[in-house]
Amino acid sequence: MMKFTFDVTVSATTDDLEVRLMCDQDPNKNVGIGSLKIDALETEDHIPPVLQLIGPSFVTVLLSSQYVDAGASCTDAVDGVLAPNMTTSVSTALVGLQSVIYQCTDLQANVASIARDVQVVDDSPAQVVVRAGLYICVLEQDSYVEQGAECIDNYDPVTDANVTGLVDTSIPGTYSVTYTCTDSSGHTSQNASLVVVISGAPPGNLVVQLFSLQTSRSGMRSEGGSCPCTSWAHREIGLC
Ligand SMILES: [Ca+2]
Repeated sequence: MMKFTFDVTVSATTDDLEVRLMCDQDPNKNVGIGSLKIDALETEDHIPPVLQLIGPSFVTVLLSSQYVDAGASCTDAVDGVLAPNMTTSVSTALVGLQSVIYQCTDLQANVASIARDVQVVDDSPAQVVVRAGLYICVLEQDSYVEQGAECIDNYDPVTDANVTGLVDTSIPGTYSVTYTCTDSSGHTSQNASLVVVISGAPPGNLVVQLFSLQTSRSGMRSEGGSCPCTSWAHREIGLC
């Protein structure tokens, strides 16, 4: 009788198996066959894998920027290193708090989950666009019609600006009107216009020092310095 020794390795995941032993040293005789039934006992595993975030559990990302999550790692005591699945993603087109959720499942269907909070923030205030321009002339005793300003934001829809400042057309002089925009993220921006109320007295008695700015904006004469308000102001309001 011949003796053979051999090793059989059974992994934790191997189903029951049968090892068949064949001996055919003598070709003139029937092949001897023996079998060895091996029952692979399942390893009891009710413990989920250890799932950990790579990087912090809270991050801040700018609106409309590219976000790439740092990932997660997963290790199971029985199954070893496993690949976690990212079940949600972040849209940087939306301001607010979002979550990236990872799950990891071992071979016994034990599940681990972990989440990273991602705050998408808008750091840009709205642009304040004054409808009537930054320099306006009104004749004394005429009515001043406030045309307001638009808040043009990178995220919020266009809205009207909040207007502060009074113009008294009964008193010639220069008035400041302030336009304020506050976007949904709380960023405030302002712009202001100067409203010149022109005296009804004969022209030439009121000089506007901002003439060079006005002409630059309106594309009229570009010489600097000052000039009587009534000459350019009348053009501005359509009287000449
Ligand atoms: Ca904004």
